[in-house]
Amino acid sequence: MDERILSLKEKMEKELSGISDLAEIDKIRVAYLGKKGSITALMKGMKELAADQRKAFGADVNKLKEAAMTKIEEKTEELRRHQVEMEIASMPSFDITAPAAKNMGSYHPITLVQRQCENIFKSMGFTVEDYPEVVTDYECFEAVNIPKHHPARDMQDTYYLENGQLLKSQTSAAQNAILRKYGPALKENGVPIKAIFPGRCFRNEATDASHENTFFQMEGMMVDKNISISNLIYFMKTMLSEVFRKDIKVRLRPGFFPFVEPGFELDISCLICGGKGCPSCKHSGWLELCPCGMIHPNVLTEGGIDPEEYTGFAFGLGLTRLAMMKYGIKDIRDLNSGSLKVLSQFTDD
Ligand code: FA5
Repeated sequence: MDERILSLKEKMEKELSGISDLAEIDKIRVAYLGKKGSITALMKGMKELAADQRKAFGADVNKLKEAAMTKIEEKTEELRRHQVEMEIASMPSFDITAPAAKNMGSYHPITLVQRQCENIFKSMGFTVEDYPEVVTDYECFEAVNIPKHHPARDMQDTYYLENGQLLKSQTSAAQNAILRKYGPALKENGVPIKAIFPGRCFRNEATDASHENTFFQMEGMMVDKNISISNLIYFMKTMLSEVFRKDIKVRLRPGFFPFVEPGFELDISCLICGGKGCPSCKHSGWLELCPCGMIHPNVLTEGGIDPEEYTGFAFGLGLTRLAMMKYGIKDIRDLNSGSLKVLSQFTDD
C-alpha cells in the first residue's frame, strides 16, 4: 500500500482515538472526507499518476475511504453510548423492586364506611346493588307511595333535568326495581329479598354542619314471610355495633315516611359533643341517622309482591353522617371539600 495512504490512515486513527466529544467527530469527518479533506485530495491526485499505478492506488484509496467512514461511525456510536451511560449514572438511583412510597393516596372516609357497611350486610346474606343517579319521578316518588302533589315531596326538593328526569333525592328510588328484580325468586322459590343499595343523593337545600346538597345514603330492604320490627331492630343493632365497635347510645322514635308503616327515626347520640349539643347535631345532642320501618303495603303491591302474604322492612342509612360520626368529622361540608389535609387522614380499621 502506498506510503501516503498508510500514514494518512494511521494519523486519522490516532486522532479518532484521542477524542472524547461528539462535536469533534464532525471536524474529523470534514478534515478527511470533506470536499477539501485529505482523502478526497488523494482521490483527486490520482489523475496525475501513471496509468499502471492508478488502478491499485485507486483501490487502496477507496479502501481507506471506506475504513474512515466505518471508524467514524464506530466512534460516533461509542461516544453516544458513553454520553447515555453518563446521563444514567448522573440520575438519582431508582429501584423498581423497592416497596411503594408511603404517600400513595387514601380512600375517602365515605368510601371506607360504605365498604365496611357493605361487608357487614354481605356477611348477613344481603346483595349489594348499584342504581343510577338520574331517575324518573315514578322511581323516586310515585313507586314509593308519594303521588304527585304529596306534601312529603316538599322535604326532598331536588334538581330536575329538562327531560323531566331528576337527580335522585333518596336511595328509596331503587326500591321498586329491587322488588321487581328479586320478587320472582321470592314467590317461586321462597328466596327472601335481602338487598342493600348505597348511592349518592341530591337535594336542593341550604347547607350547614350536618346538611349537604350532595350526600350518600345506603338503603336496605328485606322481604319474606313473617318479617317483623324485631328483624329490623336486629339488623340495625348489628350494623351499628360492627361499625362503631363500642357502645353507642341510639334512640328509636316514630317517624313519618309514606313508604313505611309504621315508620321510625333512628337517631344516634352525637359523638362529636358526647350528646351535649353542638353545631353538628343542631345543638340537640342527637343526629338523625337511619330512618326505617315496615314497608308500606302499597309499595309491595307496586313492586308486584302480595302484602297479604309477605312483609318486609326498609331503612335509609345516612352514610355521610355515619362517616362524620365514625371519624369525628365536625362539619359535613369537609367531606365534599376535596381538601387532602382533611380527607387523607382516615384509614380502615
Ligand atoms: C329518606 O331519605 C328516606 N328515603 C329514608 C327511609 C328509607 C326511610 C327507607 C324509611 C325507609 P331522610 O330524608 O330522613 O329519609 O334521609 C335519610 C337520612 O339521610 C337522614 O337520616 C340523614 O342521615 C341523611 N340525610 C338526609 N338529608 C341529608 C342531607 N341534606 N345531608 C346529609 N345527610 C342527609
